[in-house]
Amino acid sequence: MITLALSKGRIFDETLPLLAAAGIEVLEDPDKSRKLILPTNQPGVRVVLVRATDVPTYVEYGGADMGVTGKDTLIEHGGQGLYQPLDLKIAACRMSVAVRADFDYASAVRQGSRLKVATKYTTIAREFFASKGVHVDLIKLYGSMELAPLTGLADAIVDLVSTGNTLKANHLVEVERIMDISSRLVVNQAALKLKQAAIRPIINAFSQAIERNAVPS
Ligand code: PRT
Ligand code: MG
Repeated sequence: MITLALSKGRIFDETLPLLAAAGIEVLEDPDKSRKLILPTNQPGVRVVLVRATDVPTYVEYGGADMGVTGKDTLIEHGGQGLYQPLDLKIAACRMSVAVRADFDYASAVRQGSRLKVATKYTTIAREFFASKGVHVDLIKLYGSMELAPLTGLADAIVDLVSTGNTLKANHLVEVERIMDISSRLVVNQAALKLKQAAIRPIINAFSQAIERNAVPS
């Protein structure tokens, strides 16, 4: 049995076409069912639904053989014990620094002031500001980062941006782009060895589907 860990929402939705390319069809809709283990049309493949931040942990410890997770989540987890064969190019967005429209970020950085930065992504934020030589006090949050600069909790946030609508609705502006983000396939290293015959064809089918989807440049 191959167990694939996915999170509900954009990762589940955008993984479905890749699974279809591997001949795998999930037989239940996670938005309509309360089940956490979903069968597929392949008797040897099942999907488990976990929180997005828990996907690397499930795969690391073998609770799932494979999973799909954002590069953001993977960096924060550390990636230990995970084989990362593919950038799936799905759930694309960017990790950025944003501040209140009336906050002079450039001057604060130039003057070497100590920035208060609120984020769920403390590893990414710490490395980014350290590489710029900017002193920061990091405040760990688990959600609604946009609120932090509006309430005076922080000067800046480090968060994911896709359309930019959330920032705009909260009068925040993106002042730096830290990195582009997309989702990765992660595979448990022991499972890759022991279940080669089942896992390799799935990786290959995903890989071919990504190449077909790639926009020629
Ligand atoms: O929501 P939950 O707390 O359960 O977990 P999660 O937020 O980790 O999961 P989910 O499903 O929301 O995100 C899973 C993965 O999708 C992330 O790890 C990213 O790799 C990827 N992804 C792609 C995004 C976005 N785009 C995105 N826009 N994750 C989150 N957002 C959020 C962002 O944090 C911000 O609040 O959407 C808002 C900004 O969107 P725009 O379009 O207004 O700019
Ligand atoms: Mg979310």
